[in-house]
Amino acid sequence: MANGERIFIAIKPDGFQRSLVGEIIKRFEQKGFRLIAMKLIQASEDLLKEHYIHLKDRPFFDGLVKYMQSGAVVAMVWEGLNVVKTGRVMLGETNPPDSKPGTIRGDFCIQVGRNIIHGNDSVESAEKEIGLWFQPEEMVYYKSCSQSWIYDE
Ligand code: D4T
Repeated sequence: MANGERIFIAIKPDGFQRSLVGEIIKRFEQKGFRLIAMKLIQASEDLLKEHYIHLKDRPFFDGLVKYMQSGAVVAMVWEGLNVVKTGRVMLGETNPPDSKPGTIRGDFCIQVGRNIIHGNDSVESAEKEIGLWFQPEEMVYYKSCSQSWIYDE
């Protein structure tokens, strides 16, 4: 049974420019997760500084904010049982060389500074980031017709 767990996923400007949006959405869709919010945005400096506040003292912080601001970001919320744990596995490791083939980063990128996608590593950070990037009314709640073919109760 789906537990209503949610993850914030962002396809970064490099993932967008490299035409990986469809491929990434396809992987989450085919896994069985439900897309409940999505928008294409150019994120503001303020939003990105808040999003990456935990990294503010790291030497790559300014470059990271600049890169994330440099183009389109596809911001999404996906829902499903253990979506945070599974989503991280699907993404691969932050550093692409540590990512296994078959993961998104393992298949499509090379350097940590251009690792094409962001996803949460905990339910707490997911809920925080969903609140940062989306208004509650931007969520779309619907009954999935395939639910009983994905979950056994
Ligand atoms: P994201 O937020 O992209 O899912 O990354 P992670 O949650 O997997 O990892 P993170 O917060 O440590 O890094 C955020 C972001 O910073 C970039 N980065 C990271 C970088 O450019 N250079 C670095 O040395 C590191 C560690 C990549 C991801």
